[in-house]
Amino acid sequence: MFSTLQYSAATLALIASIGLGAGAVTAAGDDDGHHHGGDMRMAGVPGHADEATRSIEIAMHDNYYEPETIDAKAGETILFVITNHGSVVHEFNIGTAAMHTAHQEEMAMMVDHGVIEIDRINHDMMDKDMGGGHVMSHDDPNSALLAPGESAEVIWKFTEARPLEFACNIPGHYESGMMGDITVTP
Ligand SMILES: [Cu+2]
Repeated sequence: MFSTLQYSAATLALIASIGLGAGAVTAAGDDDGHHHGGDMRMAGVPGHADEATRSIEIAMHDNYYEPETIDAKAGETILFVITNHGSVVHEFNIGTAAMHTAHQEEMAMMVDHGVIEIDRINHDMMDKDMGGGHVMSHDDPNSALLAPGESAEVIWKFTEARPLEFACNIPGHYESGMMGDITVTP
């Protein structure tokens, strides 16, 4: 967890990257590679439903997933059907370890600003201007953020054989074991 002091110091740096929604993803020629601690394409690309070769059900609990690991092949598109069976908000996010580390800071800010509460997501706050045109949204195609009882689908195409992780980046959850390895074979 962040102490108040560390958190204040980190806020200025983070506010620049918190607009992780539409602006960051659609920016033409976006090559700064700083969003999510790296280019999202390190983990693959958004998939299309008609290309999905199989589906995997992901159950979220407090604080772990079923299944605990995922195997994929490079070039494969998988439909993930995710359901939150837990009593608090959880995330399913596909990324590199570095992407998760960076996203944990963004999620801490969302919790700090009340966008994410313990058992509910304030979607109406996500589009609000937090100052300077920065918006806290959570609509990236590699992730789903779910309140208790909610379900969602993520369709993701794995492009390269590299170690990935699926993780919940709500403060404290990754550390307590809410993550799993994704093995992508050639
Ligand atoms: Cu969680």
